[in-house]
Amino acid sequence: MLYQRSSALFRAAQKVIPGGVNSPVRAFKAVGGTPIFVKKAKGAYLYDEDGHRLIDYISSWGPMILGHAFAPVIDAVKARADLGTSYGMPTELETQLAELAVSMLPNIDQIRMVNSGTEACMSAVRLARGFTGREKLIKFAGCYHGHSDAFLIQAGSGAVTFGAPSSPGVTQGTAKDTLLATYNDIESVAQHFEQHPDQIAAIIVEPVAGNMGCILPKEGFLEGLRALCDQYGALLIFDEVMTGFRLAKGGAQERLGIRADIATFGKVLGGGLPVGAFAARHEIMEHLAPLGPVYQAGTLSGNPLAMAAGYAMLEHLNSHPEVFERLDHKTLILHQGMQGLLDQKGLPHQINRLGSMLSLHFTAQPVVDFESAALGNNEHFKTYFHGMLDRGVYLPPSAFESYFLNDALGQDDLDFTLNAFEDWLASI
Ligand code: HOZ
Repeated sequence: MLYQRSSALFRAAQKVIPGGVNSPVRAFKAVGGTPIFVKKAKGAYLYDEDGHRLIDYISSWGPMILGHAFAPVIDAVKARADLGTSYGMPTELETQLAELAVSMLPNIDQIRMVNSGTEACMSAVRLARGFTGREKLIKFAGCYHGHSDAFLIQAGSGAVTFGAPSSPGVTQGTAKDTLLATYNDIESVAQHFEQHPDQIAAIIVEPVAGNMGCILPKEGFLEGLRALCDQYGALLIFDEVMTGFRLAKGGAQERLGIRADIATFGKVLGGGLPVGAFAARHEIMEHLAPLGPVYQAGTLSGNPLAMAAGYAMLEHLNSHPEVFERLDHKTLILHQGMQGLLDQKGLPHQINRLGSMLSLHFTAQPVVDFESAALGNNEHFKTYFHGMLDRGVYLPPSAFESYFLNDALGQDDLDFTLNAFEDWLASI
């Protein structure tokens, strides 16, 4: 396919935006080539500036669960925009969305809206520190919780691609409070608690990891984290920016049946507009300003356009729980189809899937943590990414990301994707 206009737009962007993008993964550094500039999106499709229609498997990294430009969300935003776009004052809509979210989420009494997943995770950790009076945090190699300093220690997602999983600019003082553990290895977590029994405020974890590809928690892993937190008086933070309102109405807490102390959410809650949130029981949330001393604030927090979009989205998910089953089924079809074709071809691979999250790694070994994810053959991944793109399918442009399916995908789109995959496999 030709990408003349995307190339020209990228050249122009690079003059005024570092690397030509406002978020590094978009620069295609992991796969090479020119980033695709999007003109519009509708349903399961992206339409790029060069006139191609692409089947979208990233769904804006999660939030487009119901497909792009979902009519109730668009209508809600349009109607609300006429009433003003930001006030820096409370609105009834914020309470309505909070009530709806709290009713859908297990183990949650209250929720605070922010503007991004980064902000949500950063604030959740501050709250955990304020609540416990402790400073240290456990995170897992390859997990990504946004770009706040404390999380850029062996981070996943774009941080891996750009060779800076531990970013310059993060002070040693900050780094020393972030203790690193291995995903799916409970012993690596227990050791930290043994060494610092009274100092660990929280564990933060993606209950299903989505930033080193998709990695499922092994049986007992999350239960083990829960037990260690209970034993040592630390809080368990589930980063549900990807899993929230996607794996089930109540996110991973509901789907996997594990109780977190604080849960963080992201773009889903704004129907694709910039929203994040963190939520917990009363006793934890009351430490937050203006009730308590842990400070957190923002003019655009609870922004009326974002709240209107989020309400329309959640309302639909809440009243149509069959969406989750349908999404699981579509993802299973994709999984089984790809698996069959890869087996026929004899290409070493692993497909990880839970609900509507999935990833393909070109390695013979099970992918259970960052180390095993990093063993994947990236040359194969690049060829695969571009092979699928040339055939009209847009995949995450890095092996260290998850696919996110959306409910607008039809059987014909899945068939098209599997045909494209078969064609690509035949070409290598
Ligand atoms: N960090 C996001 C994926 N895990 C990508 C954000 C973006 O480029 O939009």
